[in-house]
Amino acid sequence: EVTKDWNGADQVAIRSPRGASVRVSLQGGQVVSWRNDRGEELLFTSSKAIFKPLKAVRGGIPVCFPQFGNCGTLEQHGFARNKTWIVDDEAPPLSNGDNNNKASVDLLLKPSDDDLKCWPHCFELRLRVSLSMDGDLSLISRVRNVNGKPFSFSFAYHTYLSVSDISEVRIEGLETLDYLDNLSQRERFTEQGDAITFESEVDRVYVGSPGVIAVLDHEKKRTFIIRKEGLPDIVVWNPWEKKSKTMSDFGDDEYKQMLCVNAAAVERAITLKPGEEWTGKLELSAVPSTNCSDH
Ligand code: TA6
Repeated sequence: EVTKDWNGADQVAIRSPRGASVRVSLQGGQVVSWRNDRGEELLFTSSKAIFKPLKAVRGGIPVCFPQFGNCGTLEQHGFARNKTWIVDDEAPPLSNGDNNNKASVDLLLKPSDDDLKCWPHCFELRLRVSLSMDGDLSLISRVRNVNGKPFSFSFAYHTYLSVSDISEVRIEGLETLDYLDNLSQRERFTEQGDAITFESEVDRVYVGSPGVIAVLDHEKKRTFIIRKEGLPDIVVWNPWEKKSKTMSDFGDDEYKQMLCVNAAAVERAITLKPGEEWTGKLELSAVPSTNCSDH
């Protein structure tokens, strides 16, 4: 059902028969809540989030398009997350029937005249947010070059996972990968560790990552499974204490309860010729962790 959010923008809620739910705001096309069938909130939103028009809320899943990060001419993470989207009732069907018995909503962002001034490309960005019977959340973005000259973009689903204690969280699936370290001018390193654990600020782009990543929250005995297609990179970010204190819309200690694991296309920009379309899929599951031995 459609409700109004903090500044009057529409928020669409999707529910699964077993009680799971997702809420997505037309402000930024941003998923702002994902709850399991026990009503537990699985995404982090800062208690100091600033709810004002055309500013992404600190949490949920902001859509970073057409630029990830601040290496470009646009504002940090591009303009899509700061724009008002519309519900798209005439969304063309997904090619491979990717909508089997899922509750979903289709959103659309097209450039305004202002947008075309700062990014002169005729694009359509369609986002389908779906909830499966099992409560899995999927986001499918399709970027189409309507009829302009070729353009390139980078993209990320900036996913704020809610965790119980960051020092008890580890990521599996990124071992041995190269990463670009945002904390040292995107210098390239190779991940040596087995699972990735957290003791300080981390801001890395793991490149060429596999299709499945696991984020294990030991205390909550919960594992997030991240599946992706068309998004070769994974951005891992936790601001830790010092950086947290510099963010006005983020509590000083909130770094302990969140971890960003963003399915992304960052290292290599995506280029579309006129008429071409790109699809980026993210599927999130939250499953009880098998009682892995405490080692
Ligand atoms: O996801 C990593 C990152 O690029 C960090 O460098 C940090 O800036 C974060 O995104 C949040 O960016 P934002 O513009 O939402 O404050």
